[in-house]
Amino acid sequence: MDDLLAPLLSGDRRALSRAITLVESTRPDHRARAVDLLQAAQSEGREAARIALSGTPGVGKSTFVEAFGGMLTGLGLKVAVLAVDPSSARTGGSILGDKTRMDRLSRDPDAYVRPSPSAAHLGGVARRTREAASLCEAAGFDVVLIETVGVGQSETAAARMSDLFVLLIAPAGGDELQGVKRGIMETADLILVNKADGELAKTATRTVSDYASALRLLRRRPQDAPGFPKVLPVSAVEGTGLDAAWAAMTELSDWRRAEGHWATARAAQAAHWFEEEVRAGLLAVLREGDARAQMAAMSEAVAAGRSAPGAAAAEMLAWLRGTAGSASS
Ligand SMILES: Nc1nc2c(ncn2[C@@H]2O[C@H](COP(=O)(O)OP(=O)(O)O)[C@@H](O)[C@H]2O)c(=O)[nH]1
Ligand SMILES: [Mg+2]
Repeated sequence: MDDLLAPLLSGDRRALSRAITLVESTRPDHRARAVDLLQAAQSEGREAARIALSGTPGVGKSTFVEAFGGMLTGLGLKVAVLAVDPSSARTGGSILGDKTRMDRLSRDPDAYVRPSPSAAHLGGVARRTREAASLCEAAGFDVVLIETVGVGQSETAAARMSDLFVLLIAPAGGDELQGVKRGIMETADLILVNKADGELAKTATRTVSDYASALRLLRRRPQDAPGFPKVLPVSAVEGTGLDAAWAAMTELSDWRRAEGHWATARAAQAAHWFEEEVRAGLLAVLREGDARAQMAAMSEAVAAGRSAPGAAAAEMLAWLRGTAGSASS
């Protein structure tokens, strides 16, 4: 048995950090160890509420996580924070920003804050973040907050690794409502209009009702409790509306658990990530050893006009099947 397992299960943060680093590593021996650790961790059957928070840069996600996370630990809950942020991995900029903004939460004994994986691990950010979340569950956290930038794929991925999807938006006039992509609206379980304070308070109220009307036009999904998706105003800076936001999340979670949607969604997600992992593994095969050389040779033949792309691809796939066949026999 892995010597990280016992301290991980007892909630030791150093062990949790080391386990997450292991999961993020691309080294084959690390991967093998990570896979075993994840399997052992999962068999404990511990579950947290995994809440994804999305929104455009600057909307206040990190500030919200700091305030909201603090409120949750105040309620006696253990809170872990993870980030899926390909852009911050690239620039390095917002990692520092997040760190300073989550200063208080980072020092909270009931919280664990893990910044975005480094650029070296960019390829599998989503897959590894999901695994990091399950390590947090095994470590006994009650809530895992996953902060993600509102850009295309990271959002879809975050929705697929969470139980609740929360979208943060800023107060804005009706025109800008059109700017929010329909897909994101359709994914959200809860929309929080942040910065509902000071001069923006009135605009925030109007934004809440604009979005509430827009949401009513969407088709109700099976996983929507009556009255959901909801729109609520919050101020991460002033700490207002956080309790109402948590009440809404709890109401929806309880309903989904009672109606069976919680377990159904988790099962579908597990199947999805299994398939993703296999797909990524197959792509990796193309970059290794003989396959890599074969790809390069055939690619050259295509570039030189000796083979047509389709014919070369068919030949390459046949070659791969042949290798797979001889390896398994
Ligand atoms: N007025 C106001 N400003 C906020 C609020 N939440 C965040 N901000 C500010 O918005 C900026 C971006 O916040 P940040 O949390 O880094 O946004 P993120 O990029 O979504 O993580 C910072 O200057 C925050 O101080 C809020 O509730 N009210
Ligand atoms: Mg941030």
